[in-house]
Amino acid sequence: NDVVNSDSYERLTISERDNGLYVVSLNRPEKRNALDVVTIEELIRFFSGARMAGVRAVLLAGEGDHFCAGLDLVEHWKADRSPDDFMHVCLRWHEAFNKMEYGGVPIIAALQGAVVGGGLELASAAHVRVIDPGTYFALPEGQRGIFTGGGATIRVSDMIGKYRMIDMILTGRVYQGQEAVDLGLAQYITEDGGSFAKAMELADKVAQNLPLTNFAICSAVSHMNNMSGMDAAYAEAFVGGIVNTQPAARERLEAFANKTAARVRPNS
Ligand code: 1HE
Repeated sequence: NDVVNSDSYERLTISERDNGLYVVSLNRPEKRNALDVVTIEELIRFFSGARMAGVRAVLLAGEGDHFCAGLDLVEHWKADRSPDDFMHVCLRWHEAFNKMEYGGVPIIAALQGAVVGGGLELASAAHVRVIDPGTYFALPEGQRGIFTGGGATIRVSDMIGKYRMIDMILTGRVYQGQEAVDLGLAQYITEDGGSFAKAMELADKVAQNLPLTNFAICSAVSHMNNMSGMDAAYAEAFVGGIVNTQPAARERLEAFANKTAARVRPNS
């Protein structure tokens, strides 16, 4: 399938592991993986077609020392865009990141170095974020004389709360390390710079879930968060009705009933 053919991309490197697990890497480390028009279009293409191409989980990464420096400021400066041109740029970013968040394919992001501006917007469209002690988050837009346009007002506010997001963009505040995890910018921190390995371990685990279950987790939760409580409860019952009776789940339920399935235990 062409969607997963790395040669058909310029800014993404795509490689398959076992189990339908794919590594998707931003491959322009010399520009700190800044997001230009081509990268955004390629993210849309990949994440629009991933599920139908048999992708069960994605490890999202950035090559080099930094995950992503956000909007390609040089391209933006050179293009000297009109307001409606940039509005359409933003709409393409939203298309890409909404495909990620709502597409039903689990995305685990391995984050190192700078995760800033649009890089944080990209990371926040993943479902799980893993960082190193040196990973840092910021929204430098305020200092650059611009504003966000790739969903930070929505997803970063969601992760850390409206006023922390406002502080980040207003003052350029940087969060890193355990504090970033405590605030909700990431769910995992590794001790030794092993974010890629940890993300791989998680993605591998996630790829073993049933695809329909992952679809519900990585699509329905986000949709339901946009609904009223009553509508969300109704939608949850509907999705639960389909997912919780899927034939593929019977084997796993039977294994539990027969006491051959693993039990949930505390961490050792
Ligand atoms: C870039 C970009 C970029 C690096 N666009 N080219 N984002 C920012 O404001 C972050 C801007 N970047 C930085 O602060 C730093 O580059 C980093 C902290 C990420 C990395 O620092 P460092 O010292 O490793 O690299 P560098 O020397 O600054 O950059 C290396 C090269 O990458 C250099 O290009 P070169 O041709 O001179 O070698 C830089 O120009 C290039 N580069 N970052 C373009 N962002 C939809 S709205 C979204 C709003 C935003 O995302 S605003 C952007 C916020």
